[in-house]
Amino acid sequence: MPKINETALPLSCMWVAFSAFVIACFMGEYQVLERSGFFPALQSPSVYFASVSTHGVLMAFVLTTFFIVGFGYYTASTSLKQPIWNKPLAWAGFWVSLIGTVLAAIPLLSGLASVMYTFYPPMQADTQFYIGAALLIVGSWAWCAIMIVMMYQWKDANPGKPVPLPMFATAANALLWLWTSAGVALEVLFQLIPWSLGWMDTIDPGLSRTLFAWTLHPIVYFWLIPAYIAFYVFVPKQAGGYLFSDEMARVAFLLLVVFSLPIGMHHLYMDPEHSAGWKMLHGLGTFIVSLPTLVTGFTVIASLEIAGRLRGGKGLFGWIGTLPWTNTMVLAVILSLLMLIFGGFGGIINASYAMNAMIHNTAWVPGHFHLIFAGTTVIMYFAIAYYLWPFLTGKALHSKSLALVQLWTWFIGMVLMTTPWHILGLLGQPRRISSVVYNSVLTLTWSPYELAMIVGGLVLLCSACLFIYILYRTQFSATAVAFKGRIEYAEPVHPVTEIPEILNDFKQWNRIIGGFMAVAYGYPILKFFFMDTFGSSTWGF
Ligand code: HAS
Ligand code: CU
Repeated sequence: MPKINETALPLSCMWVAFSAFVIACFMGEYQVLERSGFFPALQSPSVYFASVSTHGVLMAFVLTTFFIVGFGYYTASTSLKQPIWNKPLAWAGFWVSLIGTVLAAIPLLSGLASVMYTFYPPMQADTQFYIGAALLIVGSWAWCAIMIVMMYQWKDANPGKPVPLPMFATAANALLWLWTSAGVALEVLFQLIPWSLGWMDTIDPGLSRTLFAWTLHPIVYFWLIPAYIAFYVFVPKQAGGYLFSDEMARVAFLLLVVFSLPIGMHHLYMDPEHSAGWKMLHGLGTFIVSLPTLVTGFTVIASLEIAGRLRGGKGLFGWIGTLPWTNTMVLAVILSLLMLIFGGFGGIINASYAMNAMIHNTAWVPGHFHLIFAGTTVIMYFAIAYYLWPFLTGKALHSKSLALVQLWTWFIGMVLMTTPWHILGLLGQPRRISSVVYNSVLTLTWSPYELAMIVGGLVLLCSACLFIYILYRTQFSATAVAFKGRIEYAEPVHPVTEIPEILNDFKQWNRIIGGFMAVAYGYPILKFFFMDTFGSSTWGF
């Protein structure tokens, strides 16, 4: 086992995350090439679906979980100025997740788990895949426990004081992940594993999709929260200013945690197993959960404006030009927010029932989530890595200008790839197809967009390789320059000395979430078991 210290855990987690990421980028480029149909030699549905499943699992579960865990350990120990609590437990969690990843990777790569990252039954994977996925999640629960314990230890030692914002947000994410992962854990344990072992002859796909939906929406905010943490706690300082409001940041994190949970049925609008009333309630909740993102957009742009004006920017938009665009964190946040405009707009289209009917299961959906996840979110993972690598490795960043090139190319590649993807969806291309087996005027109109996606994917692949190169050179190059420095968290404009307990603790919020979940999922799930007793009411519930 590696030497246990405050940087070994975050570094190990992040290397696992970014290794998974770069492998998945190669698969992504292969997928756009295969699916375009321009290269008959590449055509193979079985290889395509093995690849797309591995790509999805690596990006959505391995990159994210390991990155979030590693980043969390570092923010916790540095913002609270205390060592990570229970390091043996932390390392045990790391190894359980890593073993889970390897166990899942074997059937994925050998084509025995080509069920995609959502693994909806009745598609069935090898049991080892489900066990591996479950272990990946179980390992991450150790992190959740450690984050929550560390927050409460600090609160006990500092009664009445506000928990430092980076830790508050990290612990909020840990709480979110505990609630979120319960849905898929129930599905895997009680449905998928017994069914794949042959202990059950049948499975209820409606129930599986419901349990997965419980996880599927909040998981996207589990991925997003580290990006928002960077927005609030790193960006204002890096831009040369102050955080516009510490309290608004806490409100945003709490709203994300509470309202991301009871809304997952917006993934099931077109499914038959739920009645209209539940879909309407989950639809309303989806609009409410956009509010913390609007609050975040406002607070972060206000913080940037403060910085721009402190740097001499004048007039309505003059402050934008005076921002330090050559600071990696600042450039990343600008590009991230730009991608959020259209990525979020796409989300609102998805959330609107009638328009969802138009885009559901079309290429629009992967267009949406690549833009908002791989774009808005992952570009901030890069910026966080560039900022933390010198602290973690004790070496100065290999090259700031290469890092800026990497961020720009990621943005350009993402725009080149996701714009045609959205258009293809509107032109009727289904998502998750490996080839087009029929030829019509409609499918012929898809070709130029496929070509643009290939180019976009190639730019992204080069950018991903450059990212790994920069991290590798920083850490391992013989010519690396030693670095000494201390991580800097942004100060709010108005220093927070006292804070309402409701913005400093989760206990009350936990109860509210529990209540929401009991209504939003408890009743609809019970209906699966007692359909005859419940029946369906004229109110659409
Ligand atoms: Fe989504 C499907 C709705 C956000 C990820 N989403 C997905 C899937 C994924 C995903 C992975 O309602 C596919 C799942 C699958 O495989 O089936 N999504 C939303 C909504 C939001 C949203 C309402 N999604 C995300 C985020 C993700 C993510 C974040 C990952 C990180 N999504 C849906 C729905 C579906 C869906 C349906 C199901 C579709 C279907 O039918 O299958 C919201 O959170 C978005 C709120 C955001 C905004 C944008 C505000 C803009 C701002 C920027 C301002 C910047 C400026 C520029 C002005 C409303 C704040 C400043 C410039 C300077 C220079 C300073
Ligand atoms: Cu969702």
